[in-house]
Amino acid sequence: MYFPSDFRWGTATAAYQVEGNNVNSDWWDWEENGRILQNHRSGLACNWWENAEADLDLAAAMGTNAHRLSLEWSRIEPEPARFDTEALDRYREILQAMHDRGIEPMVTLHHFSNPRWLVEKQDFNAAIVVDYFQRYTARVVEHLGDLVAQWVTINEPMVYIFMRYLERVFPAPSRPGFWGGLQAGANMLRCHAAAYHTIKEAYPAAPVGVAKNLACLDPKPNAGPLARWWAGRLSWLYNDAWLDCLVNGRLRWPFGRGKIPGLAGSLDFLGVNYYTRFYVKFPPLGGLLHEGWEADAVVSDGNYGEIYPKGIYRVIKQALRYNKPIYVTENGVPDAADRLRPGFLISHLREIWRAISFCYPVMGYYHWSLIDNFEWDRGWTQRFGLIELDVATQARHLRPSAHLYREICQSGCLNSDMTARYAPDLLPVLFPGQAPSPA
Ligand code: IFM
Repeated sequence: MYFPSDFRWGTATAAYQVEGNNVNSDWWDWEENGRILQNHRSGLACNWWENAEADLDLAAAMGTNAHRLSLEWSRIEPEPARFDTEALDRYREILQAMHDRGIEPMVTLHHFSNPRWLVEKQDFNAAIVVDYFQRYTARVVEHLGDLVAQWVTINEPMVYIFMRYLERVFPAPSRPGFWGGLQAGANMLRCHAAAYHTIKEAYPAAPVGVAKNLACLDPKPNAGPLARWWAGRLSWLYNDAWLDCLVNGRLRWPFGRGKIPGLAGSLDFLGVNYYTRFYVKFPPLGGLLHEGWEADAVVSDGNYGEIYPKGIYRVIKQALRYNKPIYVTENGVPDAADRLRPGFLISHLREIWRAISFCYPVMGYYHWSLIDNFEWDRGWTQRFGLIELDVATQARHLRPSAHLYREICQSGCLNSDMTARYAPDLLPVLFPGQAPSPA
């Protein structure tokens, strides 16, 4: 199963999760205040601030040609309007190191964490955030723009809203709850529009997109019509509502009403982050909005999610309605023992190959993640890395999946031979009737 020759084979990380010592972020305070798992701290994380280059060497040896990373706003602007040139210079070094290794950078401006000062000013619940975000973007573009191939303005707005405003497991917002979350979502759209035009003024040809988490939110098998209707509504709210506002250039229910100047036409590509499917609970009373999995479901570490490869095809197909090039900007599985990841990689990439063979415009795949990193409220309990990290010693070890991914990236294809060696159970399913070729 061959992929296009210009396909981006990448990995993904986010600043707070890998850099270490982001002491000016709201997440640092959240950890200090004991709001995540006991004894879990981001601390040095993967020490990227000191030595991202070591892991970029490993990414290059893996044959990847792209990497998605984010910038830590609280490092670049530790106090309002005080920009740290040394921090920006360090990001220049990291981006240059990527180019030197043949790795194209996709840069995210906002990935969950905020400067402490922004939170004191009510972050995304205050209209002024748009000016702040625009000012930050302008400074970043001025300092780093020549080294950035593609931009993502905002990562996973609905996850941010859900985890911060509703579940309340991310740092507390100034106005928690459903309406506060929607207000933040509307301001994120305004921030996106402002950042889009700021980037385009300096680099008109640079593609700018967003990374949107898309999940399969299905009714339970055999659910009745009301439950199916409810699952459809929830799926629309979670997956589509925010993006619909973006492409139409105006706020719609439930985010509000009215045109956002500059928003229409401000999307060059859509980043799709896909992990799993949930069965929607009906009636939606008490606690979680979703049910457990079917008895035969394969579920990843910490009950993070069901392995559901067809879902990536489904969400890509769903995203066609936006009529934009699509990048899978995240896809991965927490699996410390690497017992699921090889099959996960092959089966999800197979679904992407299937989408491409129907001429769906999927341009690249960024596996989450290159290396085990700090998984927000779940601390170090979820290991998403192709590279295993010993947090205490900072030792690295390539998981078998890293070797598999190297074979895929270097050959630009999936084949029966690699499937036989890394995920033999999938061989009869994906390559029926094919014996592995002799070594
Ligand atoms: O680690 C996160 C990432 O920051 C955003 N998308 C999902 C990943 C795994 O949970």
